[in-house]
Amino acid sequence: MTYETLLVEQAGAVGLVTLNRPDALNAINTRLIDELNQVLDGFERDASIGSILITGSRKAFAAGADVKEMAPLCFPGTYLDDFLGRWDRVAQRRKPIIAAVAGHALGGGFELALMCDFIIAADNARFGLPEVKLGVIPGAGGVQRLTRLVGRAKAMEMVLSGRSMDAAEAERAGVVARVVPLAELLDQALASAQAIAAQSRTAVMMLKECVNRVDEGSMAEGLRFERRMFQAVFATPDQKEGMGAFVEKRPPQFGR
Ligand code: CO8
Repeated sequence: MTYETLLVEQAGAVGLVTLNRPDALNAINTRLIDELNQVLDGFERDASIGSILITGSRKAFAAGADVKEMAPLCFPGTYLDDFLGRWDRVAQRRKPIIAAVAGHALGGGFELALMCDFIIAADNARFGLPEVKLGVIPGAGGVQRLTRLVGRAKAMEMVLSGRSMDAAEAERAGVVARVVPLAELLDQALASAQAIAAQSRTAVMMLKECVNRVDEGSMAEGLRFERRMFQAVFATPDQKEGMGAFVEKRPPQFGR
């Protein structure tokens, strides 16, 4: 299957998606988000895929939603079509998704990266929500997610000024899991995705649910949910295998 805006391949148990609109610095148009959702649907169904990696080019992960596509839009058309409504499906996925970000991750591009479970950044990465400079605001959850990550003061300063942060600041602020040299980005992100895909699928998906629960509810409810998941994991063969392998001093063989 070929796509107009994406390159899609499988590297072992990792589904790899490369955003591919080089002439527009990977600006995200309707076609791209529809194709991405289609690919992620397939990865979710495919038992041979254990984790997903989304990346862009060395120059841009994505420089925003496609301004040229959005410029003529008007309300109530955006409302009636639920413009951006389909974006959030990226955040609803159950398998883990890593964003490997080099270059610009701006506006909707940053929002897409923030929908992933974590970001590994190249040292040339830049993150920002510059929508205010276009007379608009972010609309795909970026303000909510950024504020939860970096706190009110830094989020407020960034969205009101539209300034971006470099990779080092993003790491200090907790936006990215780690920063690696640009030349090593894909190898390191793939190694991370492969390591995750080699773990127990059940444990990985339960952990993703538990971490996401932090943002969704109260502490008490989150603690209860995490304990229930922990108890449930003892119903899986992976628990027997993982703990048994430790006791027997051998590597575990998790089921697929
Ligand atoms: N949309 C459409 N085209 C873009 C975009 C974009 N966001 N960004 C870059 N391009 C295009 C340029 O128009 C240019 O095309 P052309 O050669 O045909 O003129 C090409 O990509 C290369 O760009 P530049 O020549 O500008 O490259 P530079 O290296 O000089 O500059 C920058 C790079 C600084 C990243 C610059 O391109 C820029 O400022 N881009 C716009 C960044 C921006 O404002 N992003 C936010 C967009 S608004 C948004 O994302 C709203 C989100 C709302 C909710 C999200 C869900 C959709």
